[in-house]
Amino acid sequence: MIRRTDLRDTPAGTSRAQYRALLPRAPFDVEAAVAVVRPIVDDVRHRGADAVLDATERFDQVRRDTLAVTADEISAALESLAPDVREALEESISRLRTTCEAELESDVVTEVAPGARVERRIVPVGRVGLYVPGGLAPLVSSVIMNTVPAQVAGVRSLALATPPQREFGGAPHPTVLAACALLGVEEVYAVGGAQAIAMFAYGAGPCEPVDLVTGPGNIYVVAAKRLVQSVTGIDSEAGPTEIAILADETADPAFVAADLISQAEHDPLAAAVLVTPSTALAEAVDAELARQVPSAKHDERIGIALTSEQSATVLVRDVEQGLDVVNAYAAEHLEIHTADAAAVAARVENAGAVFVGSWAPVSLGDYTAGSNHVLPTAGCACHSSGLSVRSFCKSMQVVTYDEAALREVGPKVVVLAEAEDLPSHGAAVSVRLDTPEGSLS
Ligand code: HSO
Ligand code: ZN
Repeated sequence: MIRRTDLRDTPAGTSRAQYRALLPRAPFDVEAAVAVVRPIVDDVRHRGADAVLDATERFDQVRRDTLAVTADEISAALESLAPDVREALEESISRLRTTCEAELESDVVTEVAPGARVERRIVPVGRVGLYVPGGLAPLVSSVIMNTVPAQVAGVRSLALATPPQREFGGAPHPTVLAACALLGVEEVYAVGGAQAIAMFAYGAGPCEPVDLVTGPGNIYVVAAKRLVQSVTGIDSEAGPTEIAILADETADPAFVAADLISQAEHDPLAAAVLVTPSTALAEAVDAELARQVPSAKHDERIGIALTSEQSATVLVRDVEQGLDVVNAYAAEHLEIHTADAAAVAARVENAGAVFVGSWAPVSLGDYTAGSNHVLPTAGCACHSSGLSVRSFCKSMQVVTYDEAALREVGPKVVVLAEAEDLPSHGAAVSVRLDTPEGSLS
């Protein structure tokens, strides 16, 4: 069912760009979606809450009176949460919090010369808007993945938006609300899609504008994030989920197939790519897919994802070439199922997250590994990182020079200012150098 791409005869020295061209991706035309969402975003910008409520009625078939979810709704959702789900959510929160706390960067003070200090100060973003999609599944885990790093980073003001659901009387999914309660998120809006992103960017009703919008979403959410970038920061433009697996003959085909299926479950546009030098493994995985897919609950969208052009089994000469291929592809998720998987993983340069060996499936990372599941897709792992405490912090340099330090280096500043024909820049230094020593103190 999954197509084969044979790269074994590709010459050594094939470039990353050439490999990329041989590994098709799902069509994801954000520009076309921008044209669709522009009127919605503009309407929210001009009419505020009324426009958000109108868009909600149009796209979610829910007419609400208010944007915000009440504190009672949030606490009621927690009360009705099944105990095993609560326990599992608490485990995810606790593991992610542990890694976020460890990854928090600290201030760095550098004394570049006596009395001359440059400090890198880490400052959390003031207010963020976290988007949690409804879509094909209520992604309760995304509440955790967005909120925990923001909280650990020290973000003071945090709002969350998630689509209202008809089947829950126009409230968001109760498990999503329960996760908000567990995390202490109190400002929650029953708003989805492009209108949610616009609400965050421009403010609407009780929602004040945010400095940064994060979180995954469908193509309209991505398009809206692209549109509002002049007024707010965004994390990244996350596209459909991707999994690549680099595996050799030591891999367990049932594990490999299950993991390909797991991410194909998200979306007919999801990509599942197996890269292997072993034709025996490729065949065994095909057999496993044929066995496992029909019994999957969401077999239809899984089948579409696995048989569409964005998914493939890629045959390579050896693991070495396999590494070239996966580094070129830059998957959102990359699993390594080879002999000495740790050594192979150490040579991965481009992936949103790497899962090493047979016992670290992507599903573990989706929920409870302690890693984040909001990751760069569509090859963006070549230049971008997944969500982390870093995403919610800015670094700010603080420059402190005393008089002696400026007197020492000042003439060099004047020289450079002259060289750039910006003498007034130099004058701002000379005016100080010309002052009698110690006259200000
Ligand atoms: N694999 C998705 C995240 C997710 N999976 C949420 C299950 N729930 C993108 O990394
Ligand atoms: Zn997933």
